[in-house]
Amino acid sequence: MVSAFSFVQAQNENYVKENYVKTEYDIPMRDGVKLHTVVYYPKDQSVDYPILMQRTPYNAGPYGEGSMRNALGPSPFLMKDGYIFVYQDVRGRWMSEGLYDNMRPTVGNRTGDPTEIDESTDTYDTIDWLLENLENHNGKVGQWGISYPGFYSAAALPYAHPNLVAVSPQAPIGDFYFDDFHHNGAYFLSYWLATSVFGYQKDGPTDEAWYEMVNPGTNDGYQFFMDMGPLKNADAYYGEDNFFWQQLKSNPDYNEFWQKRSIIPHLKAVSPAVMVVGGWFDAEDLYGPLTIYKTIEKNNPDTYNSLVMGPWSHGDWSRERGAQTVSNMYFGDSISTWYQKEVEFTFFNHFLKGEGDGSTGLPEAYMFNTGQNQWDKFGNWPPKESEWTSFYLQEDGGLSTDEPSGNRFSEFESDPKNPVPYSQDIKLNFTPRKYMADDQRFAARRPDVLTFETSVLENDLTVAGEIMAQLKVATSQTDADWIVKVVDVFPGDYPNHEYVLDGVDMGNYHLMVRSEVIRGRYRESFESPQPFIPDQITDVDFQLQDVYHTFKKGHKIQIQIQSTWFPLIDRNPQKYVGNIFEADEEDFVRAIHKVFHTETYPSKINLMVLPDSN
Ligand code: PG9
Repeated sequence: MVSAFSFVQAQNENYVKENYVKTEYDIPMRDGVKLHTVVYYPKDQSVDYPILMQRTPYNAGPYGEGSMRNALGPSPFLMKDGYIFVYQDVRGRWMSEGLYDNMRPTVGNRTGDPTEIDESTDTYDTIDWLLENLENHNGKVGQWGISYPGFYSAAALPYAHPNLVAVSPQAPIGDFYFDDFHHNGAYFLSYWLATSVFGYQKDGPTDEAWYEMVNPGTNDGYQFFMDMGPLKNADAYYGEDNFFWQQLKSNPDYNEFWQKRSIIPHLKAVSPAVMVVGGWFDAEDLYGPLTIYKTIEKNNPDTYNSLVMGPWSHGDWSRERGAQTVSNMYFGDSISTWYQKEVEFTFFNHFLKGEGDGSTGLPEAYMFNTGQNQWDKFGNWPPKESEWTSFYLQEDGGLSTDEPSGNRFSEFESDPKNPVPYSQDIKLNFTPRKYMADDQRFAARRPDVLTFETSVLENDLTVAGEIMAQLKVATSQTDADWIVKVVDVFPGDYPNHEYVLDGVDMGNYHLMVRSEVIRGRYRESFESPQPFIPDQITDVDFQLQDVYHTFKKGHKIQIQIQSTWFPLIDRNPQKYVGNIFEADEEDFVRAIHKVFHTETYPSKINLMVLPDSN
């Protein structure tokens, strides 16, 4: 029985074979290093085509005669419309020469020295060479990519080549200290395999040897990481020669090592048109797309810069999935195909083929409301109409816009030997792509998770924009992580209508709308960690990533607060140590954590609420 997926892939591969020819080149960069580049030309040479390029660490292959990529570009629509598609192994990966550098730093102030290279210069040199050596092109170049290739798209923007006219960074990594491997200083242990995959130059261990090395023979991620104990024991799996693991261990703070790898500070004087794409439930790169879009908007008000955020987990929009689901939540059918055809195809064909009546007709921000299951168009993101509204934690476990009048706190014992699971479905060998819309009832019922919730909403309430947590806390020890979740509590008699998957009972479902962690030692600064003073009331303020979600009438808004989230993130010993990657078993201690909700020490979650939904 041919699966639908393999049928589509076979269809695409046949189309590629019948309509494209492949050539491969080793393109010299300004420092002489050659980057392996695979070019797919339409056989119909009667017109000139734009070039649509992807630069990737994940393999520009297949290489060699006769083997064709089974799909070209970001969608079948563009493949069938006819482009010159280019795939390039970035420096140091696969068939390209040179040394690989994870999120290679962008050279800020160029001196023109040919040895000064970065991803921007490699992209510039590649485009120069392609325009000079390829035929049948119309002189216009686009770039796209999802996740890491999304970073390489964004990294092409500083000092961009003048012929690079349209770039779509999709789920782009913006900064490895806030995307993928860390969130606000907590290390994402669940990136178990990924930490390895970038840990070696291309002459590293074979895939088989590497998989054998990191695969401990169990898929129970919670138990495995509990048994492994402190992070330092991961050396036995990652290996001393895994340079990325060594870099992670040696740079626990947001120091110059991470800062110089962020693309965010370099998004100035951006000339290409940009369409940033992301998923509201993207467990890997959510900071990246939102921050890249906002930074370009702030620094380049006259540049065409747009944002698309859909009900997707990492990369869902790149393939037709039929029913678009994340965890138990169902958001509609063929949302990816709609986006590919109506949005992405329009963007690229406008800027690269001159189609459209002088404009793309697309909005500044095309945003999917995850509570209403509908797309809405905005002229700004966050919307100018949204109003910051503080929801205060109340003494009785309530949550309201009234300032607290009590004089108490809520407390819980946080035990690193019994950490709160991040989901009820924890496997080892995959990045947690679905947890972000999981039901959070299991957590709400644990004694080491605090919950605060509004009364039943009498009207719809739409949150559109950023979220800021401002907590007043104390701990009996000297370090702590703080996790805040924003949860949509469904009514107990919620009907299983079209918005949910068949067979899933959604009554009283606690949908996680947004969640984020901060490693408390970084509350003042991500560069300079500070211990807590035991039992001293302390401010812990941090941003959660944006949302666009309507909490419907009859639902409740719930805030959950906890200090472990395992094994999504590593455990905080809760006794302050210099570097948690080097902590010993005896450093892990239980702690009593307190969250205050008094008139003098109010804790609150600030949401951007659309006024007509109040
Ligand atoms: N941003 C994702 C990732 C980066 C590095 C390691 C593992 C994953 C991605 O490129 O999918």
